[in-house]
Amino acid sequence: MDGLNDLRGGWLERIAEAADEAALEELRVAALGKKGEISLKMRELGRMTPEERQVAGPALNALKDEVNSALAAKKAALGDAALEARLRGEWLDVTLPGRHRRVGTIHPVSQVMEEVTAIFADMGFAVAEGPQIETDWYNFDALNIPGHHPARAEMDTFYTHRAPGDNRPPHVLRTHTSPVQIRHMEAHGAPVRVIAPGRVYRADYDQTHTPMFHQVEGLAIDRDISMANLKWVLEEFFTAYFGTSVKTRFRASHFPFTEPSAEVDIQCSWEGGTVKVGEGDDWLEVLGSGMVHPHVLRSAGVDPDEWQGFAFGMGIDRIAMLKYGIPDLRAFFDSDLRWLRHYGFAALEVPAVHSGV
Ligand code: 2NL
Repeated sequence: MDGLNDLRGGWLERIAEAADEAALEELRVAALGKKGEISLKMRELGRMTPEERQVAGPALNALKDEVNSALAAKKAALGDAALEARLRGEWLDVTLPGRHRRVGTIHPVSQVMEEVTAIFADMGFAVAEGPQIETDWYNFDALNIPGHHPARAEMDTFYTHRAPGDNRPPHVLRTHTSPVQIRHMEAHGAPVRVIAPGRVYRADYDQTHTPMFHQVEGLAIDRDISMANLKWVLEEFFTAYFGTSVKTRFRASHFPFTEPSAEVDIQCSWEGGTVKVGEGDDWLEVLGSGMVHPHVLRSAGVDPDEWQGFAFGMGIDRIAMLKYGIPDLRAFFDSDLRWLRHYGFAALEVPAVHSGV
């Protein structure tokens, strides 16, 4: 039994020095596993005399218990140490300021589209929408625009490409939102009160033109609508939009889809190189308008002997620049984040006539 003391000392020392849980498990197997040193010793009890066994049995059992508790204690100590180390390594300063995440802004064009829509909605106009890729018929023929008209020239209009041998007429990117209104009349008939805001395309690129721009057209058809109604609606619109009363000036003009036709100017002043709308004695051209041509009504399935009305079209980008003092049209579509942060609007600032759009 002398060997037992050495055995005990040896195992307890190795357990105390175990570096981690894996090493500890190896020690447990080597001491108390099926072929472990202590287990083998216990098997020797069977070959002893009863007297020897009475001494050795309890001693070995005590050793086994002691080694087991040393293993358990060491395992707990290693776990505590690991947790301590992790807590030291993973500390968190809850007093640090949060990481700042910049939110996006509403593009001036989107903002103005919403404002314009809200103002016309207040006057009873619904919003109509339609495809941006159109047929020749809806974009030109139905609007009384003849085949030889300069607007139809390849130079101004984007035509889609057809495969060789495919002789169907090409589609076009809509050059105005009028086709939306033709489709609306065709689908719903008269009376009509709609606006058609949206993207339009013309092959033109310089200081004041981009190949894609935004337009809003308006259409009111009933039995006795006149240019007087048009003038009231437009003055009401500009006054609400610019937040100050705005005089308008109608100049006789020509469009294939209206008769008579008028271009509309708004009152403005030029001081220090900046335009101010609603004051002064200068004029700024902002839209085209007129009484819808009978040919156009008929093309859209509306009887011109029974119905008549006005239509107008204006550039959104233009009136956005005017209201918010944006100098360069081309920057609108550059997606420059600094520009967007500067000229953009906070989300959730919903325009409404009652809160002053
Ligand atoms: C301009 C001219 C205009 C219209 C658009 C229109 C629509 C239908 C029937 C008749 Cl469905 N007319 N739209 C009328 C006159 C002028 O736009 O210079 N826009 C910037």
